Amino acid sequence: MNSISRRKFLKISGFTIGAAAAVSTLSPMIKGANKFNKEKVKGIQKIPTYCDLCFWKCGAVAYLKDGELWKIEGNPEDPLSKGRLCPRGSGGIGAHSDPDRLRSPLIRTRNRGEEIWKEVTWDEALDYIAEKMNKIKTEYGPEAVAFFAHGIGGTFLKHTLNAYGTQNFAAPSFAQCRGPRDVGFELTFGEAIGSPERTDIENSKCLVLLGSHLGENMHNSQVQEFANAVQKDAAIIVVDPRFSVAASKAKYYLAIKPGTDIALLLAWMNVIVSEKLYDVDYINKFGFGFEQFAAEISQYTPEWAYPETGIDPELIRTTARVMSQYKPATLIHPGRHTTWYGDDSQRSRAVALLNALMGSWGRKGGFFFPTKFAVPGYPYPAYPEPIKPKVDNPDKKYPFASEEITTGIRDATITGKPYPIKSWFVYATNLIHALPNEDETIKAIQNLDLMVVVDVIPSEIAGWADVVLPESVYLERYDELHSSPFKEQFLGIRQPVIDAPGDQKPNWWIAKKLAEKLGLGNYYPWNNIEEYLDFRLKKIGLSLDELKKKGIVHGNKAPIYFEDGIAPEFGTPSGKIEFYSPQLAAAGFDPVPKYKRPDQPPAGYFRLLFGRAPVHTFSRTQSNRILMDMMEENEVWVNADIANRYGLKNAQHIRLKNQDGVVSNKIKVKITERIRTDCVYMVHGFGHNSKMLKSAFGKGASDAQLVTKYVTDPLMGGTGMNVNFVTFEMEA
Ligand SMILES: Nc1nc2c(c(=O)[nH]1)N[C@H]1C(S)=C(S)[C@@H](COP(=O)(O)OP(=O)(O)OC[C@H]3O[C@@H](n4cnc5c(=O)[nH]c(N)nc54)[C@H](O)[C@@H]3O)O[C@H]1N2
Ligand SMILES: Nc1nc2c(c(=O)[nH]1)N[C@H]1C(S)=C(S)[C@@H](COP(=O)(O)OP(=O)(O)OC[C@H]3O[C@@H](n4cnc5c(=O)[nH]c(N)nc54)[C@H](O)[C@@H]3O)O[C@H]1N2
Ligand code: SF4
Ligand SMILES: [Mo]
Repeated sequence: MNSISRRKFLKISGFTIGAAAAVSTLSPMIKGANKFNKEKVKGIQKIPTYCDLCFWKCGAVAYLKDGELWKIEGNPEDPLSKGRLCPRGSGGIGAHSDPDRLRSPLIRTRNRGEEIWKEVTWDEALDYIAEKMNKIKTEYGPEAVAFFAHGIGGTFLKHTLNAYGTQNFAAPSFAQCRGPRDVGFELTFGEAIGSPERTDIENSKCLVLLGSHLGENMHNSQVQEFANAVQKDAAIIVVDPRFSVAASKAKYYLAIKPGTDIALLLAWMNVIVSEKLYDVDYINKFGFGFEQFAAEISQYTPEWAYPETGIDPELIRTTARVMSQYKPATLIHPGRHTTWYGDDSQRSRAVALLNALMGSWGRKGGFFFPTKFAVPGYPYPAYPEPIKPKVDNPDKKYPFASEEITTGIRDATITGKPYPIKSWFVYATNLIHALPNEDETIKAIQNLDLMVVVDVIPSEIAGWADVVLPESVYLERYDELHSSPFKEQFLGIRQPVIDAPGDQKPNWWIAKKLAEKLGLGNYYPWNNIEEYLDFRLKKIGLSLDELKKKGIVHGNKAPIYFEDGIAPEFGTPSGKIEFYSPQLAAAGFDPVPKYKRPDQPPAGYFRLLFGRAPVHTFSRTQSNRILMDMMEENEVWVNADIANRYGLKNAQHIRLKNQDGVVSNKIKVKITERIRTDCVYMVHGFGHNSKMLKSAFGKGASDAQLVTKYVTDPLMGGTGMNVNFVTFEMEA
């Protein structure tokens, strides 16, 4: 990366939030990386596709110059990217040329986790897997195979496993990410937030961010809309123990004591109700149980909240009034990564209730009603009916879980209850970094008869596999059609831009071949994915050729707000917005959220907080040379007073030790006034210890390794992970 484009990137990702620009000058390393490309067409070729550096799936256009991968930009036709990619998306070409990539299928030759392998052919690898899977089916039933997957690429493997007879599928996006939020909103409005978020940030006149660190969290459309809202002088209120990039754009910054957001939310609602600042008409029409709710929250004054949150009562009052002033275009952002303290679905419910008071659900500047481009599915044979119920949530232990719980499958694998799980099939999720408590994950893996990982790089979870299957990266393959529920209808295609550099294969090919080896070839009546995609597109009067050329097609216009004609219907049992929740009461939970003080760090310890860096995605991009060039390791943010007390120096390398004695890799200290004294902060995803991941090995530290403790949300099984405390080990 030359210095000009580097400066441009940093400017974007640091303090000039919005303008995620399309810059990607080639680093010298990438030149010539495409020596495997069969046809080298002279000149410039533009090939539309969609990005896979994260799950936002921005429409993009990849450029080839003389047959070599040159750069990737946003597709202006795409409503998610509006023609601009975030820094990660622009660096996506580095995924193709990553020298650490997996190149051929591997079978383990020594103990699990030792990372000693032999290279095998695809036939050998898939025969091995099919034989083991058939044996497991005979001995334990097909439900003994569990599938962990994250993202659209898992679609075809899921189809194969459904055909095989299991439905034990889970993704970390529920119990480790947005699950509590979606459950909190479902309980209140009868509908989830979903992804991409249905937040009309662009039109908000007042935007409240609790934690959501937009600008570091780089979900493209949200960041662009946030930049526009800032430009339009929206009143931004940021609540975060750390002065985030978003906080630097805020009119009001509330440096909350970690874990006390419910207290703040209750106090805000107390002010709004006692001063009658809510949307009276809206609540009269759509509210249920408002009186009981109002009576319950009358005790939670700003003065009550002050010692809990550390936020001045007058600031609580002022910000409550500011919110009310702009209603209904006041958006209290629901967040995304909401698995913090184990009371997260109740916190999310409090966020939903505050939005209800503002009348922002279904309104411009609040929460819109997403619309989606519909394409009929492929007419496959019916799947076999599983005999056993899903394994992750026996007896509905977590009564409000609306998706499967990863850690529930892990528990079943450890205990053998409600029935044994004997195989994990893992697609595009690095469970070692994504799930809390690595020891439990490894303990579960040790109980398996078969562990398969499909990945593009030698991730930590791949290191624990019996068989590793190397996938081609997104620039080298087709995937399922893409149409997100959003403000407008659109349909996008991912198509190969360039050949894979080794013996990597796309997920659809792996899924189809495995099905054939399992004797389930009838579930794949098509010969290749082009045929599959074309079949579906023809059903709606399109063709694969046409979509390949355009990249994106647009659907019908549809209303997205109540004021445009959306019917105000709520999918709750009462058909209204439930201020008081009879379903929660019936299940033995608080019908109106209550606050419980979180455990505090012992003396000499600090709460470990973590989040995103603009140029990396979780634990998946650290070996991408373009992104690595912009950020090679993470740092631990330490408040200046604390650093002083411990004699820490800026940029000094230390280790962190948690409450259970787990010691991290070395990590650089960043001394700053931008964080409270009771917590420290680091970017998630670093500290790789997979030996095969040579370039990223040992750079920075892993928050996941330090997350040995977690608190499970009793409503839905989410794992609150902001409950670990660390101290400093100076002997680096
Ligand atoms: N660049 C980049 N962008 C991403 C991703 C990525 O990997 N890279 N991942 C995407 C995904 S899947 C997700 S889920 C989102 C996650 O992004 P968000 O949903 O924005 O995640 P949070 O957990 O809210 O973000 C952490 C922030 O919460 C603050 N925080 C910690 N504890 C508390 C607390 O008790 N109270 C309050 N009010 N704040 C607290 C932290 O200081 C930090 O600023 O990002 C998405 N965007
Ligand atoms: N401690 C801690 N835990 C967390 C979080 C945190 O901040 N801290 N964040 C939570 C959140 S919000 C989320 S959403 C989850 C995210 O959890 P994951 O989605 O599991 O995220 P990653 O760790 O990046 O793992 C993605 C894996 O997919 C692989 N991969 C990338 N591209 C491809 C591809 O094209 N094909 C295949 N087959 N594989 C591919 C990557 O190499 C990597 O191994 O983690 C959650 N867990
Ligand atoms: S937000 Fe960034 S990384 Fe995610 S899909 Fe869009 S451009 Fe790619
Ligand atoms: Mo997430």
